[in-house]
Amino acid sequence: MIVALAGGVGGARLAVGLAQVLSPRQLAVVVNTGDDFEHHGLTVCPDIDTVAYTLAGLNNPRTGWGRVDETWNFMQALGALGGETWFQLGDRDLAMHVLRTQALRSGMPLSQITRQLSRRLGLRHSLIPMSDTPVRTRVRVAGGELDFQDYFVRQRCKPRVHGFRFAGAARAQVPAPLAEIMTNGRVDAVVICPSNPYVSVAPILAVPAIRRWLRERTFPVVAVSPIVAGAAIKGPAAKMMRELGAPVSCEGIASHYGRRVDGWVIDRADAPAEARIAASGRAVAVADTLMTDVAASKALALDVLRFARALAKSRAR
Ligand code: FO1
Repeated sequence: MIVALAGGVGGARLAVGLAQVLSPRQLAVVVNTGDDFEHHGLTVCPDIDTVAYTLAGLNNPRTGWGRVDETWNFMQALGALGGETWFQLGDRDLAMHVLRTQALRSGMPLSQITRQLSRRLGLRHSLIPMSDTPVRTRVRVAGGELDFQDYFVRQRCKPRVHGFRFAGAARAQVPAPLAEIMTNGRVDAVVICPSNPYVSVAPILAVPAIRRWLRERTFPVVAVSPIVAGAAIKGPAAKMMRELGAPVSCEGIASHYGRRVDGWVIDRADAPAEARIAASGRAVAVADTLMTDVAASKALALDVLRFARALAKSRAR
C-alpha cells in the first residue's frame, strides 16, 4: 500500500497520477488541513477540496483550486450586501462548505465527512485529512502572526515570512482510517508529493503520531521535489525559501527534509544536482516532474513507484 502526503495543487496532480495506477486498496492520500479556516461561518478545507475536485476531474485547471464551470452569483450578492469577498467562493463550491460545516456541527469527524463527500463526487480512492481535530497554520511575519488564508489570499503572499506555527498540531488526532493503515504493517512506501514544504507538508509532519510513525518507519519515504530549476511550479514555496535563507534548489529542499526522506525524485532540468544530493546519502531518481496533464501525472507516478520499490528492496537486503 502507498500512502501519499499531499497539499494543494502539486499534491493533487501527483495524487491523480497515483490513482491512475493504483487501486483504492493500494493507495491512501493524506491531505493537509493546516490551510483550513472558518469564513462566513463555514469551515473551508482548501487542500481537501483541491485534491477531491482534481481526482474527480472537477477542478478549475486555470486556478488549480475551486471548481470548473463555476458561477459567482453568491459572491456578487454577498459583495452587494457588504460582505467580505477577498476569498472567492463559487456557487457550486459553496455546496461542499455548507454540507461539511453542517456535518462538523453535528459532531461527525472530518475524516468521515471527507469520505462521504468524496464518494458522492464519484471518488473511489481514500482521501484522509491529516487530523480529525483542527490544525491551523499561522504565518510568522514582522509584527506578529497571520492566519494562513489571510497571508496567502488576502495579502497575496506579500509579507516577508519569518516562520510558521501549526496551532493545534500537538494535540492533533490521527483519523481512525489512517491510524489503521499506520498499524496494519502493509505500507510499502510513503510518497511526499511536490507540495510546499513549509505550509503543505510540514503541518502533516507536525502531527505527533505521523511524525513518530515516519521516524520509526520500516518502509522508504520518497519525495518529489517541488522546486525545479530554482523555481516553484506554483505558489510561494521559492519566495518562502529565499526569505528563510534556504537555497532555492532541489538540493535546498533535500537538505530541508534531511533524514526524513530516503529517496528524491528530481526533474530532468536538475539532473546535474543528482550527484550532489546522492553525496548527502540520499537515493536520487531523475524524471519528468512537470505534470502538465493526466498522462504526465501517470508517468511520474509510475517512475515514483518504481523508485520506491527499488528502495524497499535495497532496505530489505
Ligand atoms: N486562492 C486564491 O488565491 N484566491 C481565492 O479567492 C481562493 C478561494 C478558494 C476557495 C476554495 C478553495 O478550496 C481554495 C481557494 N483558494 C483561493 C486557494 C487556497 O487558498 C489554496 O488552495 C490553499 O489554501 C493553498 O494551497
